[in-house]
Amino acid sequence: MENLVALVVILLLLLLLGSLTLTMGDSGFETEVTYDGRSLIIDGHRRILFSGSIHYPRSTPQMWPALIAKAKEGGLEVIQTYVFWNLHEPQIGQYDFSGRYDLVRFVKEIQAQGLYVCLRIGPYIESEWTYGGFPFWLHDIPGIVYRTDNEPFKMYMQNFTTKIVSMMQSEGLYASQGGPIILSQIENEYQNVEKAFGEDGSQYVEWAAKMALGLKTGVPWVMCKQTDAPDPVINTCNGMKCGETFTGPNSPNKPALWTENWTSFYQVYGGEAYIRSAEDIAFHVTLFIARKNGSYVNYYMYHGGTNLGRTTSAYVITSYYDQAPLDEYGLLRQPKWGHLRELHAAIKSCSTTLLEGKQSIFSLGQRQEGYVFEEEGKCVAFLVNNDDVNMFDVQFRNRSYKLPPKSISILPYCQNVTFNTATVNTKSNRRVISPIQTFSSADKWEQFQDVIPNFDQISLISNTLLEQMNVTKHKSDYLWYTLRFENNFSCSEPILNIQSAAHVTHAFADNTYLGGAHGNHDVKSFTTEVPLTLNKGTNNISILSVMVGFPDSGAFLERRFAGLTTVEIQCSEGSFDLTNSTWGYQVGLLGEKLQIYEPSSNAVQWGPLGNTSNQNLIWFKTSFDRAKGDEGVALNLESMGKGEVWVNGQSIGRYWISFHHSKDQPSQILYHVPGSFLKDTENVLVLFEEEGGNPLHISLNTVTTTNTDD
Ligand SMILES: *[C@@H]1O[C@H](CO)[C@@H](O)[C@H](O)[C@H]1NC(C)=O
Ligand SMILES: *[C@@H]1O[C@H](CO)[C@@H](O)[C@H](O)[C@H]1NC(C)=O
Ligand SMILES: *[C@@H]1O[C@H](CO)[C@@H](O)[C@H](O)[C@H]1NC(C)=O
Ligand SMILES: *[C@@H]1O[C@H](CO)[C@@H](O)[C@H](O)[C@H]1NC(C)=O
Ligand SMILES: *[C@@H]1O[C@H](CO)[C@@H](O)[C@H](O)[C@H]1NC(C)=O
Ligand SMILES: *[C@@H]1O[C@H](CO)[C@@H](O)[C@H](O)[C@H]1NC(C)=O
Ligand SMILES: *[C@@H]1O[C@H](CO)[C@@H](O)[C@H](O)[C@H]1NC(C)=O
Ligand SMILES: *[C@@H]1O[C@H](CO)[C@@H](O)[C@H](O)[C@H]1NC(C)=O
Ligand SMILES: *[C@@H]1O[C@H](CO)[C@@H](O)[C@H](O)[C@H]1NC(C)=O
Ligand SMILES: CC(=O)N[C@H]1CO[C@H](CO)[C@@H](O)[C@@H]1O
Repeated sequence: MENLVALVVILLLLLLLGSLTLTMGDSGFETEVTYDGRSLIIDGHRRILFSGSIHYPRSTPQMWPALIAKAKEGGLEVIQTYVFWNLHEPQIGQYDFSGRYDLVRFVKEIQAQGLYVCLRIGPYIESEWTYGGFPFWLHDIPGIVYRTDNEPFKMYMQNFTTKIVSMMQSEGLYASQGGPIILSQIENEYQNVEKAFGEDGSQYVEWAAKMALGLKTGVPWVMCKQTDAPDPVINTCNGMKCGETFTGPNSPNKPALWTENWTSFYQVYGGEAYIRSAEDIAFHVTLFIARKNGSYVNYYMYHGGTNLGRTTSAYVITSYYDQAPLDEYGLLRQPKWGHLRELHAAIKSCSTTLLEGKQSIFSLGQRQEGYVFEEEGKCVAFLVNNDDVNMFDVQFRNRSYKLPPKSISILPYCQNVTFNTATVNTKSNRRVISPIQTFSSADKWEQFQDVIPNFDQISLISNTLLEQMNVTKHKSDYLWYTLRFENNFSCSEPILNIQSAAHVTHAFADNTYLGGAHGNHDVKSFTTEVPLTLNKGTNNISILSVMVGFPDSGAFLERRFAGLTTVEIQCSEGSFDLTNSTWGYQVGLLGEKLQIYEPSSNAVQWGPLGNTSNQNLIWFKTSFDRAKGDEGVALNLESMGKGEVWVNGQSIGRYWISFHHSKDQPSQILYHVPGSFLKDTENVLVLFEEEGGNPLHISLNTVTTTNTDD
């Protein structure tokens, strides 16, 4: 309570300061944001708020206005986003807030449409984002241990957090200044790793809360999945079923807020789409409001978007939460969007009674229960059927109601059902993919074979296998391990055996491809075993180790190991361990170094398209004119293997078609090209292909939706 008083005092001071220095936001009116045990209180009013995550770098500034408008129309009042440290501070002290990274523009766009913002600064964010959002230079700060009571880490975390808060303040973007930001988050799901740090972990939580409060944003802070969040920071729930799992606010003065209600789940290469039904989401949102007195629900994600470039964490596909109410392309996903919109309207029609009323709970059957909120003759009821299979008739206030299986009926006046979570009135739609451009004529393509480096051409040498992330510094997915091997003994039926803790291995000897293998999201290390032919004398062995994103979670991220761990030549006579031989290293591919994906590049001689089967490490290039009037266009890359793709010099991400899931299908074949990446004519398409895919069957498609009964 004392802290709350302090907060109010700080707030008042800020308001005073705000009006003195004229740093008020566009509206010119300061908004007071506080909270009590029931909800956030905005300008003196308790509020039930529906919120949705839209991450600004996962779409483009050209897409933001329409995405936000569709979120508003879907009944949301708040847009939630993380802040992406590694985009904003790629080198220490060098900041980038341009283009897709323009956080201020994003927040102002939300403000312009009259919505609020929940700003999750972290700055550790996880978010299936490479390295959990940390810039890799943090790794090389002497003595650093991330996310614990460690001076160097705390210094850089405070530095970046301060940078973001000051930036928002100087633009007048906090509600306390008349801006749209009503909540900020510090750290992220820290409780998942806290134990690993012992006493230092709890001290760090205290420090992080104090540090955040010291920035005097004038609006409340939250910590998600942190049951012991220090006062006045609010502990919030993340998960799919917070109506069942949330243990509640850690103080009677704090409201029940749900910062991540997963509308689906992220997908990895080798994995299948996770479909969460509109009915299931609606059930759990309503249960959270009815049973847990929930007053803030955020959909994670409301629009997932696209992991452009090399921004994903390990193995994650580029299409992010495509199953969200707004799909990857920003199109309404029905009936999800419409069903949730009706739910929001039903709740809002009775939110005053919910917020001011007294909750009572009663049993309606073995697996059925009722929640009633009453106040001065007004009344709202939720009738819950937890039975997954059976419809149930309940009696409530002398009337009978049929409750469909696993559903909740909302009765805004305790009489008539205005919404049932399992009764979907919205029509379904389905996605329509229409080819507008094919690339089937070979003479429109050019190719360039990347160079397999040999030991002699290498400058970085080490007498052991080096950790991959520490060598590449995230500048490339690719690290070459090369070796010169003197064959002066007898070895029959030689086999090259490679253990790797990275993601993909391709092995070459004397410029010939021997074979490769890959791991997966859940098993961190794998073996590549390929036969090889040994020359008498010198053999050049070159192994390309590939990462598909850096890890994003867990304690001691700074100590993670990736790359090759042992290399052996196994013969019938015995085996030769090459692990501690003299290895030469090359970071990245030649084509990357020369940036041959840039449209203006003339760094290499491109040749005609050759026989593409059985060829590895090939760059392909072509150009095309833009099809008219299309925002959502997608490349169908089904005929390709694995690699990365650029349009007009901008990477739209890594593709990986050859990695099939358990039903023997690729995890993702369509790759989003944002409309703003395209020009009217002469768009340059470049692909780097590791495995010998065939570019002649690529197509460019529009993505639209149609009602399922059309
Ligand atoms: C952050 O660190 C940089 C140096 O790396 C320094 O110039 C800057 O003033 C610091 N910012 C804050 C807010 O501490
Ligand atoms: C909800 O609020 C009521 C007061 O209206 C309180 O009695 C009850 O314990 C709260 N329920 C939860 C789960 O916090
Ligand atoms: C329900 O009916 C009983 C008698 O059948 C009556 O006493 C009671 O007041 C009624 N309750 C309501 C809420 O109408
Ligand atoms: C409930 O529905 C009945 C019948 O449609 C109607 O007469 C009544 O006014 C409704 N009650 C409320 C509170 O809307
Ligand atoms: C990372 O590489 C540097 C040399 O660039 C080396 O000094 C350091 O020990 C390496 N750190 C780890 C953790 O491997
Ligand atoms: C084979 O070559 C290695 C150097 O690569 C040398 O150390 C070793 O003594 C040689 N063995 C024989 C039997 O010549
Ligand atoms: C191995 O690489 C060196 C340096 O590039 C080259 O001179 C030599 O011919 C290669 N050996 C074989 C067998 O390809
Ligand atoms: C390689 O060297 C490291 C020490 O640098 C040692 O721990 C390891 O056992 C060696 N591996 C082999 C296979 O000799
Ligand atoms: C390409 O090469 C493969 C084997 O290397 C061969 O079977 C195929 O006929 C060749 N195709 C063309 C078009 O040359
Ligand atoms: C807190 C919570 O509800 N977590 C659940 C979120 O959903 C995943 C996947 O269904 C579950 O494994 C978690 O228990």
